[in-house]
Amino acid sequence: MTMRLTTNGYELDTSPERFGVLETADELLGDDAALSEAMAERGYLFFKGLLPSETVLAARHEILTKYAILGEIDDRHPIDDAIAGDGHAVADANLRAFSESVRSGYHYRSVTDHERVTAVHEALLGGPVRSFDFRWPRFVRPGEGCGFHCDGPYMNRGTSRIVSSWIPLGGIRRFEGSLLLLENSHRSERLHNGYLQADADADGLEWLDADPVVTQEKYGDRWLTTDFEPGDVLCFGMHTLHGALDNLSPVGRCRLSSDSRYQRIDEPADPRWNGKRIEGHGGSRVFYPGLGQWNNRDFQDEWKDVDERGRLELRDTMDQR
Ligand SMILES: O=C(O)CCC(=O)C(=O)O
Repeated sequence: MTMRLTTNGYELDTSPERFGVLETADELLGDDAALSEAMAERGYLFFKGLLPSETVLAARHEILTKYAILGEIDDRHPIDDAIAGDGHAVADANLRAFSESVRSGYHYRSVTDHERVTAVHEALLGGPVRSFDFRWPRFVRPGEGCGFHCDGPYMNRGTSRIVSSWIPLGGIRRFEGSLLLLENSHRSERLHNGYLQADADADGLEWLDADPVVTQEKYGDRWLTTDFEPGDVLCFGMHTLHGALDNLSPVGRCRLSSDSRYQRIDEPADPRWNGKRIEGHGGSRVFYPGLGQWNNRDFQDEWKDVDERGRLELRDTMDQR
């Protein structure tokens, strides 16, 4: 059975003029110049099985076990199935400590800083690289997704030479919330002349238009995605417009993935995401995506206010509209 695909609640038009599958770049591995050329040409590089699947699945288990402590995963099912729970312990938990514990997990770090991931970024950036000190492990419940944006305005206070890597932590079928990116959007003059010059915090950016057809017509060509397997890695630049398919899992499976950023060690780092004391988007907040929809106004789709003990202070979705 073909499952319907939606993004931001809009059904995706999957006719061949508007939709396609990510092209793989595995055959370019080992040829640094060819990798850089393909990145400049496509705006992304997709690798099948770059990472050992057991490394990725160990990270999956590590993170889902922590979500099960909050009740976000229902462990009456096997934990690695990631079936959504009722989240009964979220309200009382210290989410600051929780989020730090997810990000600093040994198995999770073994994925984001794996030598094969580092080698690809070194090839693309032409020298020794480091990952940003902050990492974005993403737990996406059924019904949730991610709005359209480019990473540049969120990451550009140090250098602009940055590559993002989106890594599925487990298999992710399209209808379970795969990443969606817009072909040729990295060449969009419209983006370059406006949006890409912004600073997300200083300029109070929200997600771009939610309608995939409007977004496509303004900024690029076909929407691209695929069914991901553990071990796959999708790299893209700061100018590539992307978002996600909504998680429409018919069995209530949560989507688990990671996004991390890489830059050369000899270039200045964005202080929002690097250093001893990371403040992200400021205020007393933690990276805890989902739980409502605010069009990312004041970053609330991804960043949640917490009190002095790290407890969630959820803003009312309706008040924000
Ligand atoms: O995984 C998602 O839903 C969005 C990821 C993303 O925006 C990114 O990798 O920059």
